[in-house]
Amino acid sequence: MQQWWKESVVYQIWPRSFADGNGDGIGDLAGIASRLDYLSSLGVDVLWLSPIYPSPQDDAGYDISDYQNIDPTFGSLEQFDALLAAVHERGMKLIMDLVVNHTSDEHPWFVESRASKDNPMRDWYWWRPAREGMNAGDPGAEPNNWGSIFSGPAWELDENTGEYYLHLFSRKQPDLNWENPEVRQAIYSMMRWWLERGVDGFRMDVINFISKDIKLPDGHVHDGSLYGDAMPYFVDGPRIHEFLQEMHREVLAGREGLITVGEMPGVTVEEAKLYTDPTRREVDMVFQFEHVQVDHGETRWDSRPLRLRDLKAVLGRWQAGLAEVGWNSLYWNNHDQPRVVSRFGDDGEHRVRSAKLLATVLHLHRGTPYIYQGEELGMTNAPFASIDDFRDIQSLNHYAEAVSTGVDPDAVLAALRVLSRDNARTPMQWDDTENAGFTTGTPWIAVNPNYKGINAQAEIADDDSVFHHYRRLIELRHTEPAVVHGDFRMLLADHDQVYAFTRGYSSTELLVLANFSGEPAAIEVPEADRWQGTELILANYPVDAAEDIQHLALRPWEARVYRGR
Ligand code: TEU
Ligand code: CA
Repeated sequence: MQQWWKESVVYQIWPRSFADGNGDGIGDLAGIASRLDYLSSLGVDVLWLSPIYPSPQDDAGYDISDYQNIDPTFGSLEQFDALLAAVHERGMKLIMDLVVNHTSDEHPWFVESRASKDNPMRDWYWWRPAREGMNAGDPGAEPNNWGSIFSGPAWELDENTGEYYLHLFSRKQPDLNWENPEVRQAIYSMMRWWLERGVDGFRMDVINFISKDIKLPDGHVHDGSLYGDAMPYFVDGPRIHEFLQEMHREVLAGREGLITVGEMPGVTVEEAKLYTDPTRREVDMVFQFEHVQVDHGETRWDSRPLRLRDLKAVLGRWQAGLAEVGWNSLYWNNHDQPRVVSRFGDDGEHRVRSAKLLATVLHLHRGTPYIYQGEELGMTNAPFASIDDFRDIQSLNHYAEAVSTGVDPDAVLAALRVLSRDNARTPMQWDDTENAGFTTGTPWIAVNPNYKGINAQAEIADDDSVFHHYRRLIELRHTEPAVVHGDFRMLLADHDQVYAFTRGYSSTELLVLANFSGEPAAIEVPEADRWQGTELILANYPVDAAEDIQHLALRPWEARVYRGR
């Protein structure tokens, strides 16, 4: 079985904020095309494009109104074909974002579905009458108590027919009913259409949400929550494996060279094994969330300081769980997460070192690494001053709901500054000219003012930059089989400051040591005599080769990779 994607690094482009080709302030395909040489100099293998389809942009394109076209804001199908060819010419691949848990409410399928109760497409979505004994529109008359992931109830009343439709995300993102075989066939045929156009696979948005418990029962209301917890009724639901196997048969089987990744909030290690066991023919890898929740408190909006031991425990458990069967994605960032150097590193004095450390630790794990645009520059969270600076629907809805229930607006803002998805969505910082070289117009969201110092042009020119460190890590994955195939052994699991592990493959062994703090960290290197005098293949400080590594004092945010046999 061909598993080229184990040796690959994926780069995620969030088109709206990557590069603007026509000066309207919004990134587009022309902009991406103009930056392909940059991506190929970084050395990445696969580009993943967040949605570029026609969309009302209620959720920045994750609300799709036409699956088989390009939104004019981003370009045209002709431009897309040219871009795909240019990606392939450079030896890279390109995968599309597949968003099929829901459509836009402006998608023709939903327009039909809502037209009348007896419309042939009525059953393509989840329609339900008001709760037994209540009148549609009364407070609490929703069919069940589920809350939307973007605040408010998960049900919207459609006045036209007096029934409610389910939307796990915004009210402009009605959930598709995968129980209906016509829905599934329509999706498979759309997927084949993209593959026949030449795309190399799919990143599948919340794909483990598509099979719901058809009884749609009320969820448990946790303390302090306004709605019931619906996760148990749609995460890894009853028919999910059947649906993914069917999709594989109908769309993917018999085609060579593809990559599929299932974005799966709430997935467990045990389920992930089933999703990614190659003999089961579902998806190539999962994209799980546990390690980006270790600093969450009761809710996703309440953040607490990282405890390194928790992070090691989570990532270590995933490494062990998928050691024999299955495959994971490795990521710190995407378009939904705050910037990792601000989150788990130090975006002040130690920005460059901590960004390199985070990259080193992640890329030396077993799995396929993902780089989110700007991460390779060590881009940071943004200094949002007021709620008017935010654009993301999840952040804006949360602000409105929290403030309306009496929470202090400044406290809500403080939480948004730390965890809002808009931190990831400020424009890519290309150079030190106006608007960071992202656009000649007015950017749709403000550029981070730190672009004068943090930008691609400056980092390309500096051999010691975060950019070149990422480039070296990608090269290492391409040349060192232990990075791809090596087994993973966690060391010093209880250490509060140091993340340490080995990767062993055939006669090679790699040792990774990383001090996740701004203080020196003293460690006893396990089996130090085996490592003394071995080759230091990557570091973020100069190291004296004669240093005694048995009793090591790692400097602030120091990371080292040794290669022994
Ligand atoms: O995200 C899945 C998801 O559950 C997110 O809501 C994520 O958990 C959250 O943003 C973190 O608080 C995917 C997409 O990546 C996201 O951009 C979309 O908004 C969402 O699905 C709906 O399509
Ligand atoms: Ca544009």
